[in-house]
Amino acid sequence: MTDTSDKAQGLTRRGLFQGTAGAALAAGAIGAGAFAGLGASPARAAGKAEVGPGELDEYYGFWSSGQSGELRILGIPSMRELMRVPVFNRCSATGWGQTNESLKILTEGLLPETKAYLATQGKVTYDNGDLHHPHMSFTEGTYDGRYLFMNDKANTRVARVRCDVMKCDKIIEIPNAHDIHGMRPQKYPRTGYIFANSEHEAPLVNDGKVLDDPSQYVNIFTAIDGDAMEVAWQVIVSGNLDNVDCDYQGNYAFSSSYNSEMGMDLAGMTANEMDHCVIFDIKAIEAGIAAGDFQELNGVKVVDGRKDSGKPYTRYVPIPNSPHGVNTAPDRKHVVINGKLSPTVSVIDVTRIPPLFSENADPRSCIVAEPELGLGPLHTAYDAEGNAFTTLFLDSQVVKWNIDKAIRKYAGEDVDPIISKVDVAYQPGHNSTSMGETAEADGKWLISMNKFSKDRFLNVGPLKPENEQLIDISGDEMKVVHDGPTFAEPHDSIIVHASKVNPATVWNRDDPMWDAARKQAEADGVDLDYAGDVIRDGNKVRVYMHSVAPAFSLDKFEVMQGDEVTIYVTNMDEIEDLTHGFCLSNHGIAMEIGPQATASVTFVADRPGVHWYYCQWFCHALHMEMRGRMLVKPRAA
Ligand code: K7E
Ligand code: CUA
Repeated sequence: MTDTSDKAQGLTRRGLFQGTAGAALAAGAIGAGAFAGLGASPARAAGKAEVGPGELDEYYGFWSSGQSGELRILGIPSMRELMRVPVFNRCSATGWGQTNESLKILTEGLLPETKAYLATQGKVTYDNGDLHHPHMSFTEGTYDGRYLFMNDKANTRVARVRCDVMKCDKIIEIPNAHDIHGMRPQKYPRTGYIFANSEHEAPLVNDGKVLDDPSQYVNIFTAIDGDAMEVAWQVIVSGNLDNVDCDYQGNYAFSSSYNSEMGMDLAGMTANEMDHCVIFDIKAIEAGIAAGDFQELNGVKVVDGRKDSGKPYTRYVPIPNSPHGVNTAPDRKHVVINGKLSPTVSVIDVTRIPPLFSENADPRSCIVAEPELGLGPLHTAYDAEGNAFTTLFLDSQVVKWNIDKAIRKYAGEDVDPIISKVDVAYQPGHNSTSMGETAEADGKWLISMNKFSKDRFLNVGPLKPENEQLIDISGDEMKVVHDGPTFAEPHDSIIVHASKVNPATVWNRDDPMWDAARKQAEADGVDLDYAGDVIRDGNKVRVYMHSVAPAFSLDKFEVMQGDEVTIYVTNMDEIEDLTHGFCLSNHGIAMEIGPQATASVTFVADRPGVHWYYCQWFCHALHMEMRGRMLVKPRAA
């Protein structure tokens, strides 16, 4: 988020707000007061927010964790945290970032120049990430339970998590782009493409020779093939790119741009009252590439979609002011661009887009409403009945408004689209509703993801948790029913009905995750399932063992000081929830091995002596006894 304090904004935004704040505040007062007596609509009930001991939630919540770099899974409505899935971060518990299986995923998608840079730092991959936007794959406009995709703003990557095991299986770095922010899967006919925005502009040839010549700066929109996890194509755009969403017809993607000015400092970035939303014509871009109208940059086909390019790939719709969130409504027709520094949101009607491309119609002719909602609109979510819920960062509120009424008001009718407002604590960024980013929105729950918790919880020192509030949206009045503190920093979440997701309870022994281990074992003549072998190969030693609670198949093995040792552990237990661990003490080595999984880790044995390894995942009454010894014999003097 941009700093939206008055001091940071300078005069331009203050001027804008002074003109509009009064009207917005008045609208807020009406929203809070006029509907107070109406009570909740009796038609729908969200149900109880409390989920008793042993009861299951109705929804999965898939949560980003911002600068923590992981994906989190919550139960909704209980807000219970169910799991953490390491992605861009390192994980002490599971060994993510240390096991050979995770290192393959963390390194294979890096660009050559990144690998070279990391090598100068003594690293093979990044240790951090900034995961903002988790979204599930779609088929025909709704979640299909195959994959979750997510971006890393910190290191320009996009990752995929397999929903069958809830583990990351692919991470790619995006060439030519800088700092991937907005990211959404194609909704129709299926995912398909993952659309990814590069947020920060950079010189197209970024070789250190250009700093202060904005005319040489560009920004890049990327479409990734979500099945292959490879970049499909890219588009050069004017201005920067913030958030993105796409339509339900498979024709267009929409990116907000808060820095149409291409400013390089705060004053420059907020100079204009109008920025824009870039509309990408997917089929025109595919046709352009097929016709050879592209340049190849770092192995990627890149088309020119800049504002003055004269090409049929993009259109730029002026939007007030530094717009942020982009959210397509479940009515399959409307796309809301959230104004951030403008108290308005702009509503695009996707059926009015074709003339923008075919007849060069006025880009603003696709706008069918621009309701004034309050201060700092950032993101919008939806129910099933044509209503929208927009977070107001500066007002610390969520506003419920009706899309149809907003359209009628824009057309001149005297009607107030605002239905109600609710105070949240404090400063909301994203919000999400149950199934709300699909055609199956059900209007039961809304999560307001608030950047500050301030006084809502016991004081834990200067660093506070964020606060995510669960709101019952089944009636006209929104009801905050739960405060959920969370650690840094869930930007975004999706709420997916449990029927859409069906993970395995044990691994399939044939899973591709440990293909490399399987191949190496075959080459060594070892059966992973019954392993208890030490294979010496020059100064490389491969130790294969399996585990069945409460024992490893090897209770000791010997290596020489200086050997490069790889330890493979296969968990042969078939029982649900019987995970073992392998921790080699005083070597900084630990990993998780799920039921029927194989995991491996490689290190140089350079500490002579006896070292215990133990199971670090409580698995059995004799879990403490589940241990063995590695003897490192000293190098001959
Ligand atoms: Cu924080 Cu989606 Cu990165 Cu808005 S973004 S708040
Ligand atoms: Cu195996 Cu604890």
